[in-house]
Amino acid sequence: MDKENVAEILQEIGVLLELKGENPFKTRAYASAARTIEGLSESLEKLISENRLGEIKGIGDALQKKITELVTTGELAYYEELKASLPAGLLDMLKIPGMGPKKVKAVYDRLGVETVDQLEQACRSGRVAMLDGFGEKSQAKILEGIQFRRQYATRHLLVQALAWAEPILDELRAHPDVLRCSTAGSVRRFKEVIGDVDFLVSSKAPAAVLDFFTGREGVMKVLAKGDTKSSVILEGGIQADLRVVSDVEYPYALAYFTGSKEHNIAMRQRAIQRGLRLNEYGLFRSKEETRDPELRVACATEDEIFSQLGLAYIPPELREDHGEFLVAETGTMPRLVEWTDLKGSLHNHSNWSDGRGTVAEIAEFARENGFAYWAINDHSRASFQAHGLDADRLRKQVLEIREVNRRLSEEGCEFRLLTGVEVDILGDGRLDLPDDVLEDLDVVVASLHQGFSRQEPENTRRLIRAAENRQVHMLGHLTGRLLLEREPYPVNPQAVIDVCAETGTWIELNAHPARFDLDWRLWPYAKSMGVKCVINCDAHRNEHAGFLRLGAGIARKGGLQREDVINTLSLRSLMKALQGKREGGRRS
Ligand code: DGT
Ligand code: CA
Ligand code: CA
Ligand code: ZN
Repeated sequence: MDKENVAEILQEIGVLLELKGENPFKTRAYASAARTIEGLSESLEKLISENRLGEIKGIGDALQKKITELVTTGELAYYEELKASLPAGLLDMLKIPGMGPKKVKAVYDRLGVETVDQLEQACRSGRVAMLDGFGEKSQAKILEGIQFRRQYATRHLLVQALAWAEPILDELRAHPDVLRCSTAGSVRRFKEVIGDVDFLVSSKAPAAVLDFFTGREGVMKVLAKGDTKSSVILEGGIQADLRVVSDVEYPYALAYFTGSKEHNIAMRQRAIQRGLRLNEYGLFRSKEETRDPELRVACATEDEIFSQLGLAYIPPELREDHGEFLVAETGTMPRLVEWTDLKGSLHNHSNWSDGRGTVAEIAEFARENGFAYWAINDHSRASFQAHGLDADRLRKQVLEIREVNRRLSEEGCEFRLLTGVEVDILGDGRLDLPDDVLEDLDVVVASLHQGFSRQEPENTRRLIRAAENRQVHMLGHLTGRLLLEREPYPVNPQAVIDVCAETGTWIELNAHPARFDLDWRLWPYAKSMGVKCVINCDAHRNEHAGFLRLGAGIARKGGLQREDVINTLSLRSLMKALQGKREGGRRS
C-alpha cells in the first residue's frame, strides 16, 4: 500500500471518529498524520523496515502501529471495525454541499437518517429545518446540494467540463503566484466524457494558490484542502482537483496527472527498462522508487521526458496506450489535424427543417467567420418530426441557395454555400429521396434516424447499402449514440468501414458534443483502410460552429492528420472530391 492510500485511510478514520463524536484532538491527529505522510520523501516500506516511523513528527505509538499494519498487510482491523460501526451512507452524506461531520451526526442521532435518500425525505417533510442549528435556509441548501450531488455523481460531457475548466485556467494563469499551469487528466486528453476536472500549477506559494482556488466564486463545496492539493465541487456539480508543485517538478507532475493511467504504466515500464524510475516527482537515475532530487534527470518540459525515454513528444490526446508508443518510438510523430485546418462543415441544418437560421443568415455567419464553404443539409421527408423536406421543397431550397451564391459571387466573395441533404436511410437501406434528386445536390449525407433494429446485421446492412449508393458522399453519425443518454444502436462498424473503403464513401465525425460519432477508437482502423473523415458540426444554429474545435480534438485522439480529413480541402479540391464518388462508384 502506498503513501497516498495510507494517507486517505487515515484521513477517513479522522472523519469517522468525528461522526462518532470523538474528541477533536484525536480526530485532528489523524488528519494531520495523513498530511505528513503524503509529504514524506521516503517510502513507508523503507521507514518501517528501518524502524524509523517514530522519527516522524506527530506520529505517536498508536499511529505507528496502525500505519505498519496497513503498509505490511494492506488492511487495518481498527479501520474496518470503525467503518462497520456506522452506516455506510453517512460518508455519502458528507459529500453533499452544506453537510459537514457535525450536521451528518445531528441528522443521524436525532432523526435516524442514514442515507442520502432518507436525508432528502427528511428535508422535504421539513424535519431537518426543525433541528437545532439547521433552519429553513440550511434545509433548502441541503436539498439543493443533493440535486448537485446527483449530477456530479454521474459523468459529464467534455463540452461542459471545458466550459467550467477554461475560465478557471485563465484565472490561474493570471494569478501572481502561479508560475506554470495547465489542465491535466481526461480534460487535457480530450476524452469525450469526463469524471472530474484536474488542474496542475507550479508555484512558490502553494497556500496562496490553494486559497484562491477554494475561495473563488462558483465553488459549492470544498471536499478536501491540504498543503499541496485540493478538491472542490463547482456550481453545476462537477468535481475539480488542483495540485500545486514546485516548478522543477512541474513537467513530471504534468505528465503523471495527465495520464491516462494505462499510458503512465507503459511510460514507467520504459523508464525501468532504461535503469530509470519515473513518477510524479521526476525521472530518476535509480533502480528503486525514489524522489531524491540528487538523482533527478533534469527535464524542463514534458517534451524532454519523452525524449529521455527515446520517444517523440506524444500529444495529450493520444495518451491512452492505444498504440501511440509504436509511432513515437520511430522518433517522429505525424502532425495531427488542427481545428484551424478546417475550411467548413458539410452537414448543417437551416430553418427549412429543424435548424434555426435562414439560408442567408447561415451564409453570412460562415463567411464572416472565415470559412471557405458551408453545406446546407436539411432532413428528408421520413424525418417528419424534424420537418424533413420532400423533393419539391428541396428543389425550392436549392434555388434559394443558388441565389445566395450568385449574390456572393457578384460581391467578389469566394465563400460558397453548398447544396445538400441529410437523407434518411429507410428500413431496407434504400434512401428517402430518388437518385435523380440527390444527383443535383453538392453534398449528400446519409444517416439512420429511425427504425433501428436490435439486430446488428440489419442495421449494418442498411448502412452498407447506403454507402454503396454512388450519390452518397458520407455516412452521418454512424452509430447514433448520444453520450450519457442513449447507447449506440448495434452495428458492426468494421464491416461498414470496409464497404466505405471499397466504395470511396467518407465517414462523418459528428462534432456534436453528445455524439462524437464515429468514436475516436475506430478512426485508426478507418484510416488504415484509407477511409476519409469529414468533421461536421451538424449545426442547427450558428453557435454550433464552435463544435468543430471539439470535433478536431476527437479526430486528433483518433490519430487523424490533415490529409485524412476531407473538409481541410480548398473549395476547388473539395468539389473535385465530391464529384469523385459519383464517377467512381464501386472500386473493384
Ligand atoms: P476521469 O477523471 O475519470 O475523467 O479520468 P482522469 O484520467 O482524469 O482520472 P483522474 O482524475 O482520476 O486522475 C488524473 C490522472 O492522474 C490520471 O489520468 C492518471 C493519474 N493517476 C491518478 N491515479 C493514478 C494511479 O493510481 N496510478 C497511475 N499510474 N496514475 C494515476
Ligand atoms: Ca479527472
Ligand atoms: Ca481527479
Ligand atoms: Zn442526423
